[in-house]
Amino acid sequence: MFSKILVANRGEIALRIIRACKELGVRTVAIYSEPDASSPHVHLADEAVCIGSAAVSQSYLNIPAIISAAEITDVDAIHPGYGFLSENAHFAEICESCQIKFIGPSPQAIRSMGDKLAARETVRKVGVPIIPGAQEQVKDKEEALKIAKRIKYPVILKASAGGGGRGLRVCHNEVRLVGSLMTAQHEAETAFGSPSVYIEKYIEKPKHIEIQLLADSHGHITYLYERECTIQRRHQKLLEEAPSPSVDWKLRKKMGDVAMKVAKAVNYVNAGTVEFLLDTDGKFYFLEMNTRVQVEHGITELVTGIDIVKEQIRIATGEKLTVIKQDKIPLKGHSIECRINAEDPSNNFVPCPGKIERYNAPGGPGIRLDSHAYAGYTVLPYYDSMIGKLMSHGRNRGEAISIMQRALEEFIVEPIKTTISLHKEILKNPVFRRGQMYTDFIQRVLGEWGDKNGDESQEEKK
Ligand code: MV4
Repeated sequence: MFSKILVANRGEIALRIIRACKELGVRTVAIYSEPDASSPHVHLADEAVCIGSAAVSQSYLNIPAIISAAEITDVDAIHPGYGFLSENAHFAEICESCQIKFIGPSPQAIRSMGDKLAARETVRKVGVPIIPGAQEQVKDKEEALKIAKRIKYPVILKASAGGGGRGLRVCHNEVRLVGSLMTAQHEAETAFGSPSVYIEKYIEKPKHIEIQLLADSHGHITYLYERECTIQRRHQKLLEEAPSPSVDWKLRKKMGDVAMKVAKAVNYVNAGTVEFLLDTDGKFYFLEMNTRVQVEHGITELVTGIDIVKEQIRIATGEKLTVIKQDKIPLKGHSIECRINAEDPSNNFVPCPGKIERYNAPGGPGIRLDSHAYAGYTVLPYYDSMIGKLMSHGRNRGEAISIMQRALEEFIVEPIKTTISLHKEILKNPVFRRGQMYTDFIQRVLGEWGDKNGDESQEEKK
């Protein structure tokens, strides 16, 4: 086991990782930006190093400053958390070259999944179902029209270097496709540094299902079943659950097997997630693979009893998976996560940074709250607006919903605006309660919430 780990992140995930280290008897080093000096992760860690000013480019994305902090404190490993440098293959390489273990997959595995078009081709070759479309980037509008004619409208343009829903354009006809192509390429160039875009058939009313994987360096691989992540707004997930109300055991095993195939195709080691779209006919397709621990990992921990962050650390030291046999991994009850963001859901989700004057954290049976917020904490404008993840765990979906509703009633975060009020609406919604939501769900709930420009803001209307 490692002696000391540097946590290259902030907020709730930094706390989550430090807690896992403590349980494993590993010392911790926090890094922080100047305005984060009084943040909880700084106090919870054994040591802390200020690495720069507020801007992420000067602090949490500042590779030389982070490596310097790691060398000065003499750590064995770096845990990147999610976001920031977690899927930066170059950073993983630099860690390796400095004899610091990067707690995550190899740089090659990160890279092979980073280009979404290349990843699509890699998994297709091993027999993983992909959405009908082109295997290569589109050169010009003639080619785009030809592909669209074959796969039929509507189609979607995606940036090869995009991912996570960024750089998408839905086109319902030839005129829209021709009109969108150059803009899409230009946007891709500006946003991701590469103009490469590709075409897929647009799947209407899909569900977003993802499979959590664990793979060790001894060739063992298991899946911790699925999470349902269909409730998103502008590709930001808001509420997730495990298991999915749309997945039965037959489908679960099929998706699990396919997800393991994806991981094996890139010699994947550590925790990872394979995302799928599930269509209304029950067919599923590979979307992308996330080569990091995800925000929503906690609901999988609640239903399986496996600590994903501790597994990540054990895997990185060369230990075997705690549970190696797939049929020994339990799936117990039902869990829901509500992301609590400092945003105003009644005003287009504008971020609402500021000081929390009054705070009451919910608790009691079936509740887990992962948060760095407290009374007197100031939500900073420079970073992610997520201030916590409220998770419930019950014997079944109905109980998990009731527990969550009760906990949301207890939760006080004032005077800043948060997504707590929106979550109360979602949990009351009959479509949600029946488990019949699609990707347009939030738009529907938000009908009364004054969101003028809902989920599909980039969609080219008919
Ligand atoms: C799609 C799609 C329909 N057809 N691809 C990709 C990244 C993910 N965050 C959203 N993505 C989508 N890709 C094809 N070929 C629809 C979406 C999509 C979506 C998927 C799951 C949950 C919410 C969504 C909201 C908008 C679009």
